[in-house]
This record gives sequence, structure tokens and C-alpha cells, in this order.
Amino acid sequence: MFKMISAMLTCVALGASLPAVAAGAADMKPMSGMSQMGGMKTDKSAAVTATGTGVVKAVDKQAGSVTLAHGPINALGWGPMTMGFKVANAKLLSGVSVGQKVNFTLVSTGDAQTVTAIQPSK
Ligand SMILES: [Cu+2]
Repeated sequence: MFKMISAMLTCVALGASLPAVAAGAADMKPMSGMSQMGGMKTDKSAAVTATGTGVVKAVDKQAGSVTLAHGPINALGWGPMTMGFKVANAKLLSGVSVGQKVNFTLVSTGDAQTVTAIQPSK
């Protein structure tokens, strides 16, 4: 149980920490901050494509987002959790409805994940 909770917290932190970290770095000593940012940027530019399965919990076509209760995503070191994703194109959501089991593909760049494909699983 604790493992699951900490995985969820990690997930939330991944989504929420980027602007805070960027703002914090800007406030701190500019010189050491800059070299740090350079190193971080290299890591963050590496996009990872991962696939997963899950159940659709919410769809917002207007915002272009989908909330998925997804299973483990080993490529990202994620445990199962429920979270919201941006989709690359709102049209991806046209064949998807709440309660549906889906297979999905997402691209993770640094702290940002975007669903690039999603379809009902068979
Ligand atoms: Cu997640």
C-alpha cells in the first residue's frame, strides 16, 4: 500500500515540479544555476516513447486531455496509478470513452508526457 502511495506522489511530483524547479533556479545564484540548467537540459531533451494499458477515467476533448488509470509503465519506471495526460491531438480522443480499456503510447520528454496514440484494447 505504501509503495502505491509513494508511486502516486512521485507521479504528481513529476508533473508539478518542473515549473517550480525552473522558477527556483532563476531565483538562485545565476552562475552555478546556469551550468546546472545546462546539464539538466541535456537529460530532459531525451524523449522516451513508452506504451501502456489502462482504463479511461475522464476525457476532456476541449482541453485535449485524458485521465487514465494505467498499469505499470516499465520504460518510465512507473507503477500503476491514475493520472491525467495531454494528448498530441484532440482527435485521438474521438474513439475513446470513459470506462473503456485502452492501449496507449506516450512520449515522455523530461517531466512532460504526451499521449500520441490511444485505442480501445481488445
Ligand atoms: Cu502515471
